[in-house]
Amino acid sequence: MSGHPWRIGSRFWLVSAPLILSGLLCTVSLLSVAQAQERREREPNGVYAERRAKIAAEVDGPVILWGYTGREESAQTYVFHQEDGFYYLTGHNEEGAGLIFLPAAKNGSTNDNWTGPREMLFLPPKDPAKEKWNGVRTAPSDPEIQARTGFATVEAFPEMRATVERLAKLYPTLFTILPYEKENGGYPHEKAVVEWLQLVAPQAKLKDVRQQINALRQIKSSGELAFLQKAIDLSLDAHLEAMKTMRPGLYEYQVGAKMVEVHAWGGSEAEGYAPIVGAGPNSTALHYDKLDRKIADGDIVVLDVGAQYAGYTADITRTIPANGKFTPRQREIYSIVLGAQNAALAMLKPGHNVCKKGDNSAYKVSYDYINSHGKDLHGKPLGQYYIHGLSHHIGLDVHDPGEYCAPLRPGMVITVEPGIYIPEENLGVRIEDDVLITESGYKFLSERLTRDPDEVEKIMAAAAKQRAKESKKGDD
Ligand SMILES: [Mn+2]
Repeated sequence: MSGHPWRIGSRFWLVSAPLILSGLLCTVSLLSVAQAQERREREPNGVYAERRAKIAAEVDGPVILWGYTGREESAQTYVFHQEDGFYYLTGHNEEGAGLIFLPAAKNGSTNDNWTGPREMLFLPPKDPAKEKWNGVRTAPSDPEIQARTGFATVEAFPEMRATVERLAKLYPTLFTILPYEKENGGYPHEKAVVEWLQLVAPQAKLKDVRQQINALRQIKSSGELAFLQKAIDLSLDAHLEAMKTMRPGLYEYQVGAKMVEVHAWGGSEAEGYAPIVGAGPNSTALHYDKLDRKIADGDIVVLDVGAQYAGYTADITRTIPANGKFTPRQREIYSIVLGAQNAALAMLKPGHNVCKKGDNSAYKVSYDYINSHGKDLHGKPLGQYYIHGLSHHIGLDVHDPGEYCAPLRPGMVITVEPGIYIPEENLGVRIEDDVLITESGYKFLSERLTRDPDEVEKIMAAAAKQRAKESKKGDD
């Protein structure tokens, strides 16, 4: 689970009006963002080149993509986050870039009349005045730009238009990411790119390359697995800290703040999604993100909080008792969710799926487990309170591309997250872990943090004891 904020865009309409605002320049918040945007780490250039080559082998026309422009959002708190497909193919995390690559040569011949480069990266020209505000950006005129970006040809973004015009004379079909639906899907970015292509190359037929990119993204490279593991490890550290910190009287946002601090301190550049800390009645709201309840004695608390590292996002949920001790009813429901998760885990291997129905479905196994254990207050089975799917892919997006009913394959990284939410009892429980599908089954990437209710209580009791000792020391 997790709500993924619609992340597009940029922070600074301010830079377009520096003169008007020069009087405000002394604020610390403006100056503190003067930094380049590239991520903590990235994969070697060859990995991105290999992905482009794979896509190029599947198309019969140029692939033309824009990264985010940096003007998609006006929020001052926004930190630039590249469009995922563009990042996946370039590793470039700065605004205003463009990418063109051409179909692969067939039978050793390119079989077309294009004599220009087969791959081009377009970047905004060097702009020293703007860099005083936003920090240094990668520019086409930078020394060793080819080695840095992995592109033999790096040109100024304004050149992209003339290149597309020339290509459109030679190729009847151009590939880009088409919006999901004509009117609203992919708004505003994908729509803007398509409108631009229609303007620049009105005669060209546009075809969608989303499926080809999404298919590749489902199988993770070793570099992606390393970044995901780092994001998961930081998230587990944060969840353990939350278990130790949790007590009645704290606000949900305080627990969330503690977890975010652990992520940031460990090198996470952002959260993968808005943190969910839902106590008592809020435990039954799947994407609860208000975090304003004072946690009460007896509350159950759902913590769905995941770090992002180098662009890759973990998705981890633990559910714990606010006062350190599950009530018998909370423990009963918790144990059913845990049993369902274990039953689902046992189903994970290549060829199986997380579809809503069918014999090979890990979802169905988890649903049947929940529906055949325990009852609600009216004696009814609990399946009706399992209101979401079992699993989704994670990666650059917390909800990475993937089909629920497609067979699992080695190299996929997915969540396993059954849950039961009974509003009538103010009782929601979700347990969410991240796993890598392997040749023979799965690797449990988030196993380090216990799911055992006895262990959770032990950790919380030890922390409470330590707190009492420290506060006594403080009193002396
Ligand atoms: Mn999830």
